[in-house]
Amino acid sequence: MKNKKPNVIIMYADDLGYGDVGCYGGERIPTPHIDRLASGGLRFTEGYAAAATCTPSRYSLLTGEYPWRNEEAAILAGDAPLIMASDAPTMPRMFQEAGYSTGIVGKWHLGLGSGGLDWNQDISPCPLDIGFDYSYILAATNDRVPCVYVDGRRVDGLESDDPIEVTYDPHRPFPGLPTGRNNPELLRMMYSHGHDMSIVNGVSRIGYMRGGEAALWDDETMADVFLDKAVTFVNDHSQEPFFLYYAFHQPHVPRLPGPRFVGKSGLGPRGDVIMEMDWCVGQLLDTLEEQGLREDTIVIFSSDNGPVLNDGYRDQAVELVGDHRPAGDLRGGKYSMYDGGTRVPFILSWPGTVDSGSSDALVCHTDFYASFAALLDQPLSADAAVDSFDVSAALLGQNARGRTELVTEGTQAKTVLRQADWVFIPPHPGPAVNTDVDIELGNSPEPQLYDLRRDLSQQRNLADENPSMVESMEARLADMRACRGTRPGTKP
Ligand code: NG6
Ligand code: CA
Repeated sequence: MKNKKPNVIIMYADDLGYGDVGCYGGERIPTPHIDRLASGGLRFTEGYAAAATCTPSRYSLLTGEYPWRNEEAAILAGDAPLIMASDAPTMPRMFQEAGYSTGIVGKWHLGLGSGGLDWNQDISPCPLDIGFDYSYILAATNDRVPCVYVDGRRVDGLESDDPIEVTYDPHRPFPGLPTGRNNPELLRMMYSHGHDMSIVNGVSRIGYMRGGEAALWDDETMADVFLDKAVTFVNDHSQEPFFLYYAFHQPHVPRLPGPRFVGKSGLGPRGDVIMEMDWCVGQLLDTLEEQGLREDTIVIFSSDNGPVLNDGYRDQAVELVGDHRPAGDLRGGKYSMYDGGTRVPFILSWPGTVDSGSSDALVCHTDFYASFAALLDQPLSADAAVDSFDVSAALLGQNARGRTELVTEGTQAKTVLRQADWVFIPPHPGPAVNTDVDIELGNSPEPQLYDLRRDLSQQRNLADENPSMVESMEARLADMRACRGTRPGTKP
């Protein structure tokens, strides 16, 4: 490592698939800036999110703990309490202790407050309480209320005479308030499943809200708003080491790009918002160049989970996809226990220090915490980052030795064990396919065992031929679930 501590930026897409971007073989959606990052950096072909949905992946990214250890780490409502204790060890806190300024811009989705949150007061606890010095976020997802930005502890732009009220109680929507279900004539984008509650900007969402008119976000400028905050954070901290978690809202639904990107991809709004996000990546890279910080900054780009086309709105993602394959050769997608759920674009770039190329080291977002702690010589207590492995040498391209073992999860914390090239999916109840989103979930009454080296697309279940491997992987998974942590040095 150089004498100066490197800045670290994690750019984190929302629902971007392994095959969506050019540098992972996608040919239909131009992603020149992500591709530029990859061509000057290290592109991981076996990089994973911890889970096939957002909240558990992000929980694991920030805590270095497998999400299934926390039963609250499941897709959260927009008014859910924060699912981390305020004194929990977190990666941003580790960066703070190492002398970094830390910031989050974009999607949060790990809960706020401690229950019954009043959005009109100071919001506590919030990202500022778990290790971020700066926070400008959307609370949950862009399809969930409240549709407002939270700046530090306050809803941005809220006027005191127009308070916000939020409820997720299906039996108690605000009387008389228009909803997608009752007032489809008010919608400019029709829902397909769910998303039929409060209407904001002509789009019905999940959950009910009223009030806070002046604070409501505008979906079409959301990319610009977050980019501006991210750029400002970098400019403000150019003289000291910083950690920035830049969490995009794209290409999660509802997909509403700014006017410059409408119609640009030919694949409908989903392709357009991916192009918009790619442009944001480029803008932030340009900011680093302008500040002369590019060689002092580790830039990571990845996604919180695999892709989905129809995630609840009729936005033509399915009709216009053509031969584009968002998950590439992988089976499944968002929500799935198959690799399409969790194997994601995963790029690390540090010009001048990390050689460009590709790596097949097995790495996971969960590992950033222990890896950066090692890089910065920060001690980890036994209760910190309990499932996070120091794979810093692999992340920096010094070797290709990542993990030998990884647990990922599909929706509902259904765990899957990968060991070397083999992946074991235990029998799980539930439908084989989520027909709303048209994605294979991986549920089966039979155990499944795949050899990813020979069968990337998980087509040949080898469980029957390898009963002893099934047995040992099943036992190992049970052991791990019974342990407090799997990182070397954590207590069994
Ligand atoms: C699901 C939503 C989906 C999306 C997802 C969370 C319905 C029917 N589906 O429950 O649209 O919001 O939650 O996505 O409501 S994630 O990327 O934040 O995990
Ligand atoms: Ca997501």
